[in-house]
Amino acid sequence: MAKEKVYSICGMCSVRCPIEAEVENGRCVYIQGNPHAAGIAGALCPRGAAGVALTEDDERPQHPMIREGERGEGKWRKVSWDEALDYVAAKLNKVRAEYGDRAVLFSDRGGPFRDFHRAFLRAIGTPNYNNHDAACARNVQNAALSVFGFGRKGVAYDLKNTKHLVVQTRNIFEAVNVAEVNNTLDAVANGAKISCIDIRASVTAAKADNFYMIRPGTDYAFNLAVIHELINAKLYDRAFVEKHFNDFQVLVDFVQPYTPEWAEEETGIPAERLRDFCRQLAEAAPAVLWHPGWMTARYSDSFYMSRTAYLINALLGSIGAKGGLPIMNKPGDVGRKGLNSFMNLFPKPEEKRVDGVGWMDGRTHFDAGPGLVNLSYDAIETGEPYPIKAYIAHRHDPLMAFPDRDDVKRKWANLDLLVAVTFTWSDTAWFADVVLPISPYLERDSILATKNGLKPSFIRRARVMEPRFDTKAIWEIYAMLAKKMGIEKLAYDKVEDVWNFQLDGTGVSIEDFQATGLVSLADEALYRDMDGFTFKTESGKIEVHSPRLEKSGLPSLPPYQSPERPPKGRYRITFGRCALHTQGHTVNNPLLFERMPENTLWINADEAQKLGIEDGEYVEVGNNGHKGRIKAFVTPFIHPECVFMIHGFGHDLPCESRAKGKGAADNLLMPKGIAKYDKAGGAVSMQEHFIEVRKA
Ligand SMILES: Nc1nc2c(c(=O)[nH]1)N[C@H]1C(S)=C(S)[C@@H](COP(=O)(O)OP(=O)(O)OC[C@H]3O[C@@H](n4cnc5c(=O)[nH]c(N)nc54)[C@H](O)[C@@H]3O)O[C@H]1N2
Ligand SMILES: Nc1nc2c(c(=O)[nH]1)N[C@H]1C(S)=C(S)[C@@H](COP(=O)(O)OP(=O)(O)OC[C@H]3O[C@@H](n4cnc5c(=O)[nH]c(N)nc54)[C@H](O)[C@@H]3O)O[C@H]1N2
Ligand code: SF4
Ligand SMILES: [Mo]
Repeated sequence: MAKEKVYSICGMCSVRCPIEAEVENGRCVYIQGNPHAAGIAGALCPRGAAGVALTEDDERPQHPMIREGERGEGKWRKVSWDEALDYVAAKLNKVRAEYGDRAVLFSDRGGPFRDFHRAFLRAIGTPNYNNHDAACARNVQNAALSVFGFGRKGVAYDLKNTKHLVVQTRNIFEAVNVAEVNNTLDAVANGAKISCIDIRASVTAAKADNFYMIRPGTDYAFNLAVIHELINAKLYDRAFVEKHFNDFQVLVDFVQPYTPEWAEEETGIPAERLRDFCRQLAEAAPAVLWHPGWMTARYSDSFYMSRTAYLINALLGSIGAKGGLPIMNKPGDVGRKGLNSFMNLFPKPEEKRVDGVGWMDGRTHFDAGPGLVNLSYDAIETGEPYPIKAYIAHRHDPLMAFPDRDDVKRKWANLDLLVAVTFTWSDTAWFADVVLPISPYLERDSILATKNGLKPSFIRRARVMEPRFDTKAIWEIYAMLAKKMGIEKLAYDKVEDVWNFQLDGTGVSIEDFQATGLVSLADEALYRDMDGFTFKTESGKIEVHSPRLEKSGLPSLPPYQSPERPPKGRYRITFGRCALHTQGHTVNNPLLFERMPENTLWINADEAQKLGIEDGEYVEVGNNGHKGRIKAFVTPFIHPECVFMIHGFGHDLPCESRAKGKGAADNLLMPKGIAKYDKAGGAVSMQEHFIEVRKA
């Protein structure tokens, strides 16, 4: 049989790059990036290339399961989809009857494919939809809201046209988004500079023109000094500031004490280097892109690092600018109708959110849409402000994504129902009452999605091959559940009907995806005219003083507080990503495991010498009773106050023969860490922990 090409979307991480898959005899034999997609040009990252291994792996849930023994004991009964969904529907209905619709909690991985299952939640009447973001980018999201009135995706990152990219807590060449990597490389080929602010020499740092190895947790100090220098040396864009700032003088006054010399003491970065850096930025402005950060669930002031990063971009005039952070376009902005939403078929629940987001004192400034699931877990534990009795963790592994697994399990003890909807085993799936297995992305269709951007488009994930096991597509699972619960509006049988509903009136048809897998909604990239532009804040301008924050009793810019130095014999825990794995769920992937079976502990060479630790030997890491065994990577290129490890290792599930027992889990070394969160940004502060390192 001839090879057939199918355009679809990668699902190996949440970036979701467009792909072209080759199918032969019903099996996917090759995957590459979709050559028609801007910025992709046929490229994929290693995880995307290992997608076939996920599908071919037998060590994933192959059919629905209901728990037999205690939670986490690993005794399962194989059941049919009918039985599994009858069980879930009955339990959900019982919880709703006894405690109200609002007693159902849901969390997912965020992203563009949520509309159908969010509609399901509306249909059952719970306001408690959440995404995973309290363990990822919530601080950035809420920082954007406080400065612009719109969220972090209200601006695009125009990497391709930038003249100076600043990455702070952002490893753009290893924490991969393929289009971003390609666009950055294009910019570099055109002469752009990269400046990297990191606690260690990542691959990005190694490729940067300027590398600033910063003392962990002092980025806010660095940014305050940059603002001081930009203002005092008159390096900022006066015309932009005059037009778009509501209260520039507040910023001028606030930063006066924070000189480059002051920052040098805190950050370890020489004042002269900081001054020179500011001059370089001013030369490239407004085509400067100071990345506000992505995984910033790190410190109790990470929110203010992102907030000041946005303000620096604004000072340089790069908000709205080509090569900076231009305003994001949705279909409507380019004169097109967006996809129809299933959510709009149902009224927004009137009940208040259980996490208090949007209404409780001190929580009104948070983005209410996806809430803060970490705070909902408190409600499961205490029953306040009202009880939560059922929890669906959908494409979300909170037991690995949040600190201290045992603490989170304890918080969940009052649940009458815990459902995991997943395609791999995970700590959460193993602990659940019911496992509903999703078909891996090559085996499933998804609802259509919109990709906003300078040139917005509609994208489609199409099934590349038939499921090998008794697994289902996500829309299918919720459509079947809807049918069982009498929700007729979502009781679909065919994906084409789902797509046709979404496309109705948009001028786009299913056939339009055939040629390239995507439908672009504009011919040219649209850069909005900033002259008459109104921001979504109360003043319509960029706000230094944020009424939104102050209403919650929070400072718009708090005086800088120096982070604690590590106690003797301990190191601050830091973590991040590597190019070969996604979070915790690819370690057991046969191909990726072969390439990288375990993580290592980066430790500063002088510190290692003090501890008698040699490069490559196993060491013990520990905190508060938890221990891990991990190989040391001894290097001068990490700050001496911290150690670093790649997140997602240290699995202990018996069903993962490869990953089990390999490397150490950073999340277990953060005792009761879920309680430490950024009151302004909402994200958990995972690097506010100090761990012991010993020779094993
Ligand atoms: N200690 C510590 N904690 C962290 C981090 C850290 O570095 N250190 N990183 C944080 C970050 S940035 C994030 S985003 C979260 C991530 O943590 P989560 O939000 O939990 O996300 P994932 O681990 O990507 O996926 C969770 C589960 O969803 C399942 N899944 C189902 N369908 C799909 C699909 O189509 N695609 C993918 N990719 N998965 C699917 C996977 O099998 C996996 O078990 O963890 C955060 N927690
Ligand atoms: N290959 C791969 N790519 C991914 C993912 C993946 O799992 N694998 N996950 C995706 C997801 S969900 C996310 S959120 C993004 C995350 O993208 P990033 O946020 O860029 O990724 P990280 O590796 O978590 O962190 C970036 C850098 O922050 C540094 N860092 C740690 N502490 C500090 C500090 O105090 N100050 C400064 N200045 N730097 C510090 C780390 O050393 C690391 O190099 O990546 C996405 N892309
Ligand atoms: S970055 Fe890699 S793993 Fe993530 S969607 Fe793109 S190709 Fe797939
Ligand atoms: Mo993330």
